[in-house]
Amino acid sequence: MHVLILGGDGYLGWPTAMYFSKRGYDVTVVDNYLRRNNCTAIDVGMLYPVPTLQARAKLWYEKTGREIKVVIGDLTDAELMRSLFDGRVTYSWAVNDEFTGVPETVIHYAEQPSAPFSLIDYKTANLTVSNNLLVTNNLMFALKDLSPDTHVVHIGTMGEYGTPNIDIEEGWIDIEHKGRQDRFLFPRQAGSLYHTTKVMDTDLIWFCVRMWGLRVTNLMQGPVYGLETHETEGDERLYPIFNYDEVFGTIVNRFITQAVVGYPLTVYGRGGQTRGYLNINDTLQCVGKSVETPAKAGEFRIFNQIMETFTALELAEFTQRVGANLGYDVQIDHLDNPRKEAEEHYYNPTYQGLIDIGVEPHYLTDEVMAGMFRVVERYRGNIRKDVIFRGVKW
Ligand code: USQ
Repeated sequence: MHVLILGGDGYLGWPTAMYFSKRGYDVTVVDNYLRRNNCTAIDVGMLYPVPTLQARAKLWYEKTGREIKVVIGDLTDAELMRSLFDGRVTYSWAVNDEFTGVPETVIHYAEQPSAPFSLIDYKTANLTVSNNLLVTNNLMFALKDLSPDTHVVHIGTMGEYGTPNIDIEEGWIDIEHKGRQDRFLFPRQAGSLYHTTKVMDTDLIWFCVRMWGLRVTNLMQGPVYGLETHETEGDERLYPIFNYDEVFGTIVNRFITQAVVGYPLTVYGRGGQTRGYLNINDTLQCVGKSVETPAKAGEFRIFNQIMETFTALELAEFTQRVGANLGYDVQIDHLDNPRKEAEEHYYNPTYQGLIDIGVEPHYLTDEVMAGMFRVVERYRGNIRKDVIFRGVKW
């Protein structure tokens, strides 16, 4: 089976490429280095340097004998998107330049993923809106015109739902109104512009599925933590892009880095913000199971992709405890919350669908977090305190 990964250079894209390659799939990755370039543009630094996508694919080939074809290009360009389905594509790196053929599966990560980045100013807002919606729209039209049977796995976000005062269902809700019943997308009320682009993605995709009978799985993912995946086998040149800064870093990765460098943990406000979290290896498992059991033609299948929930303060206390066991004196700070979000709220999402298709959850244990500490410690000298908090406000 041929798997096409859009956004193959990012935190999740590259690990996903190795995951499928190792399992015998033909893999093609596409990226325009948007994430890296945005990191450079706002000067946020990463924990360690990451080789180019071409260099990583070459390294992977030398280590495993498996080819991951690389395309460097901008997927907001509809012709580039269409070339991936009609064979006009030019590879930036490949062992064999011949077109692999139409992909049976497309995994769509090619979006600007940072909430703070989307709200720095009107320019980053425009970049987020135009990139995220154009890539999705280009994909939908390429499928309609060239490959309607291809299964898409799109990465959505739990943040689409916001923090409603009712239980969160998996994507859909049955509503009874004036004696009649129907099924609708669960109400969405995102808390950032980035998250709002994902709500718009959902509407766009659902329209295309309804009109053209496409098959799509939407994975509503919570914040991911972790650095090493099973496929890296300890080779740091294959590690994913890892951000710990305020704009691109996510909370668990940030807290561990802060603890290692002696920066008081940056809990925003009271810290009662509850989210669903998962290990990067579970992201791969969830995407893997979704690919093995594709959505049917005309089905927009939605799963909530989280394994457990924590408040921000619980994560800080978790980091403090694990840090203490490793000899760190970890302080917890409560900063004025730069975001507009509820700091105490009801949160009860359902997350059963992925388990039903065979995903086995892994949890954030002291041991898992200590393992992350040990990797981050190796790069302590690279950590820049000046990028940990700058205060991008909503
Ligand atoms: N938070 C802190 N201190 C920090 C960083 C974050 O208290 O130093 C809090 C935030 O206020 C928020 C929560 O932790 O309430 C999560 O923030 P985050 O920065 O880890 O994650 P978020 O901005 O929500 O976005 C991340 C990914 C995004 C993905 C989303 C899933 O960047 O791509 O869609 O997680 S979710 O949060 O479920 O929407």
